[in-house]
Parts: sequence; structure tokens; C-alpha cells
Amino acid sequence: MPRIAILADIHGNLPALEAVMADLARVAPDEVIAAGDIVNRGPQSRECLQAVRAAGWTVLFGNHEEYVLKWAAGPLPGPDDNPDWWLPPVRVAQQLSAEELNYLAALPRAHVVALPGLPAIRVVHGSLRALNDGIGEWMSDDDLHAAVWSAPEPVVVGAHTHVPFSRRLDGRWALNSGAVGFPFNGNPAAQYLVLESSNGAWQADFRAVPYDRAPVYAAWERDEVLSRAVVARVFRLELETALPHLIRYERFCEQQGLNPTAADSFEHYRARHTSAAHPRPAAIQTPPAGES
Ligand SMILES: [Mn+2]
Repeated sequence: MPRIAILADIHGNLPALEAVMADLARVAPDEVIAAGDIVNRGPQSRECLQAVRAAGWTVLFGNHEEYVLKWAAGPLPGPDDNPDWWLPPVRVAQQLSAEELNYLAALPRAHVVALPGLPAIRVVHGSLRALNDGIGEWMSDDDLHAAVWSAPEPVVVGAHTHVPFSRRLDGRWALNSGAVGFPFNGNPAAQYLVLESSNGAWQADFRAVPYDRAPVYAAWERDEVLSRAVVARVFRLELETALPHLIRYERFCEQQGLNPTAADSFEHYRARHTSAAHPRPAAIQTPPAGES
């Protein structure tokens, strides 16, 4: 009865990763695949990378590993070219050793699980098309064919959108594992996917492991990133609400003519999104490209 665990989008959230590791000890999978975005967003990227490597899992490349490597190679343009806007990935690039950066650069972009008598599974961070091309409920069957069902394997698991998803069609199956570190489906628990075999087929177990977020906030408070970079406060709001805010915040600032790197702009956004007059948006169903 093989059991495969697929977890992704840890994003530097060590307490969420540790909660999933404790749950994995109960699930006892035969193989674990960490499908990208181990680093950046949360306050403990290096600790998460080291924990994942020590666990001996299969690890895939995500778009946030790509951001960090791009930053390690030289500055990127940001809103108003304010250097603090990009502080979170810059700090990750600074904290990682040359060996760790080389490790990230060498990560594969896909992994195939092919076991005798069972449908083969392809695991990617986004889709077959790109690292930042996530799959989810909003897609038509034709979209899903272009994104994942054109793979040689009948089962494809992606991540990146931070929202769990499953759809079957004509013997093909597309799944999204959801996110360990920063879920965007309104449920703050650390989420991942277990595929378990039964009578020659796979069955999905979408797991959600509750954990205490207080140590994550405490780790952020110890780091100057939170005080210097408004974008880190946007990430903290994402963790608090289990909803995506980065692109929404950037759009809000553009519509209101506000500078996104100013603390007042974020307080204005936060007040609107936590007041009774502007209730929390529903869990995201149509993430724009690059949101995660
Ligand atoms: Mn991603």
C-alpha cells in the first residue's frame, strides 16, 4: 500500500513545517516530495531549507527559489525601486551559503513517481508550462489539458496557488497540494497532500494540520525585515488571514494613488480589509499569475 506525501509552499514558515513533519510521522509515507517554494515570505527560510534537506526528501525548484537566486546574482526592479520592497528575498539570498545557493540552483523542476501496477504521478511546482502557472478550480477542462493533462503521466500534482484542488477527467487527474506555510483558502492549518494506493489506484487525502502561529510572529519580530519592509507586513497579514494579499495590496495602492512602500499605505489597506464595512474576501478561486 504505497503512500506518497507531496508538500509545497513552506515559504520559510518553520512551525508549519514542523507540524507537517509530526503529522508525517503518523502517516509514514514511502516517499515525500517537497514541491518548491521552501524559502522566502516567512521569517525562517534557512531553517526550513536545512530541515527539508536533513529529512532526505525529494526537493523541487519553485519560483521563490528562482527569485532568491536572481537576487543573489544582482538587484531586481521593485515598486519605486525602493530597496526595502525586496528585502525579504534579499535577506534569504544573504543568509544562504554559497553551497546552499548552488543546491537550490541544481534542484529539478519535476519528479515522477512510477510504481508497478499504479498510475504514474508527475509532481511540479506550478504546471507543465511554468513555475508560476498554478492550477485550480477556476480552470476549464481545456485549460487543465494545456497546463497538466498533456503530460505522459495520468496523474499530475502541482502547488503554487496555495489552494488545494482536485479534478478527474477521462482517466486523468489533476491535483494541487495546497500550501504548508501560507495557505490561501481561508484555513490557517498547514496543508499538504497524501496519495495512497488502493486496488491499483491512488486516493487523495488532503491533510490540514493545525499549529500555533505565535512562534512565526515572534520570529518575524526578532528580524528587522518586518520593521523595514512593508511587504513583510503584507506577508504577515496573509498568514493571519490565510488569504492572499500581495497582489491585492499592490492593486489597492495603484487605484488609490498610494506608495506601496509606505507604512501608512499598508495600514490603510489593512483597516479596509479587517473592518466590518469591508468583510474579508472569500477564499481565492482565480489567482492572477504570479500571485503566489
Ligand atoms: Mn510558488
